[in-house]
Amino acid sequence: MGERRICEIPMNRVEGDLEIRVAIEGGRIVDAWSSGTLYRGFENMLTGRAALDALVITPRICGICTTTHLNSAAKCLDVIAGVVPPDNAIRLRNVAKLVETVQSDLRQAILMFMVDFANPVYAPHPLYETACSRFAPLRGSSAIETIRETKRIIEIIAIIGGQWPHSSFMVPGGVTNLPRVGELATCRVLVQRFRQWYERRVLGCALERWQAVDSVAALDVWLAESPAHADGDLGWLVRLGRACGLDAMGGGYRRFLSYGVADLPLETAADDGLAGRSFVAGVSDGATMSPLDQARIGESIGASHFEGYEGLRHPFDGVTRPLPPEAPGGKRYSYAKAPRYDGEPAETGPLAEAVVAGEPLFAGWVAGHGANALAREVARLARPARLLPLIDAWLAELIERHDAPFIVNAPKKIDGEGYGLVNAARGALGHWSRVQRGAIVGYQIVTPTAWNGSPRDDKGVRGPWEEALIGVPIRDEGNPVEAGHVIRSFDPCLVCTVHAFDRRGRTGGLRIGA
Ligand code: NFE
Ligand code: MG
Repeated sequence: MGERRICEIPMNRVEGDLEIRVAIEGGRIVDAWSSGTLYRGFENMLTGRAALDALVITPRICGICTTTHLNSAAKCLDVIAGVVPPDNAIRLRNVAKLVETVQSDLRQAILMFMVDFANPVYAPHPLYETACSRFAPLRGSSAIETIRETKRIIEIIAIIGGQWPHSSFMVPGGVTNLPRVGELATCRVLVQRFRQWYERRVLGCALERWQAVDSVAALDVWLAESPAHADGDLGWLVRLGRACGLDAMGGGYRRFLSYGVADLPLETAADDGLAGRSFVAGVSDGATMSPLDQARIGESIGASHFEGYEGLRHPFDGVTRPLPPEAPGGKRYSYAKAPRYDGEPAETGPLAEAVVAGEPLFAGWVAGHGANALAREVARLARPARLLPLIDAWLAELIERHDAPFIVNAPKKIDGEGYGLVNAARGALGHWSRVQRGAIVGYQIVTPTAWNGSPRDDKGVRGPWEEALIGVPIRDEGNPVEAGHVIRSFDPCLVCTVHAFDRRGRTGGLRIGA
């Protein structure tokens, strides 16, 4: 064992401001601290405002998962108003949310994750030259196509919601507008074109062939079956990931959280290929799935720059009282809170979604040795194969049932409490809202990145990223690419979790309060 050293890992190419500190001993990470360095404060901006203002304000939490925040906020208001949106509203909400997810999955995998394989540390590797020609930022062939295609598919949200990002077309009781049949047909064409590109460039085969890959052994068969499979971006991810040891790196806790892929309309022929299991919210240890009980969620602030309570608080009782940041090395080290389920940390994201749904490839992959960085990223790059047919099925149903309602009247005056849970691209997102005499008196937002990037809780238990980093080899402290693979396999978005600027637009030296 060498001497223990503390090292800051620079994390660029993540959304927002993230600092990772690690302790390294004998060339491996032995401890880690994940720190969201900026205060977000949206909970406090919402307090005192009219209940429906959440539909306009919360989508602005983030520029890339904006539609999922709208979906969560609208679901809170459905509950508070005591209304059930009609099927066409559920379909439209689902289509928009899943299109945004598909965009994020492709952009993160190709533009943020694969780039690390073009790190000079891999220069001696025979696959390195191709990694550079495909994935180099703004130049690589896959990078250029991904930017173009993900920009096109997001037009669907502009058609449905008038704009992207930051649309507010979901309202209590449904949606504000049903696009015309011709517009919905255009959306189907956009899905079809995207699917053709995804099959050609990413899978190297039809969606149906990929869906038949139901184990790690079947993944090997698929890879060897055709040069097109090995040469698609997914094939490259598997080959490069294995060559760099990512399938044995970044395990973390074997505890997976999913709020379900989407809400199921009462009448639908949309088929997830998993007997509907992907629509169920739950927690899994990789072997057994328990349906979700949101009452078991609580947040600790023991290591966060907040005050107001000890132990865990359910989000309905949550408070957001920021403290000035402590000096590095202090007990409190993040503006993220520490969400826990049944008092324990849980990871969330595409892999967790697949494991909770019992998708055979991924459930099998984590059953033996738990999660790893490669399984997380393969789950992300492969997720559109499951989502694109759902999106298309709901668009087809919207055309078929165009005369059916898309909104029910919600009462003008609403009071009470409600929660809205959805799977965003990065995992489980929840809003909890309390309304009195039409005004928000409490609002708490627990983002996927708060779950994954959680600091320690007040029992000192590490968050999922912190745990996943333990044991990761660092060959060169000046170029800790291995830690980057592991953190990026979770697709961090600190913007969703913490952010604020001072009056001059600086992010450092922030003063909280007067
Ligand atoms: Ni800013 Fe977000 C997603 C949410 S992640 S991207 O997905 O909610 O914390
Ligand atoms: Mg929060």
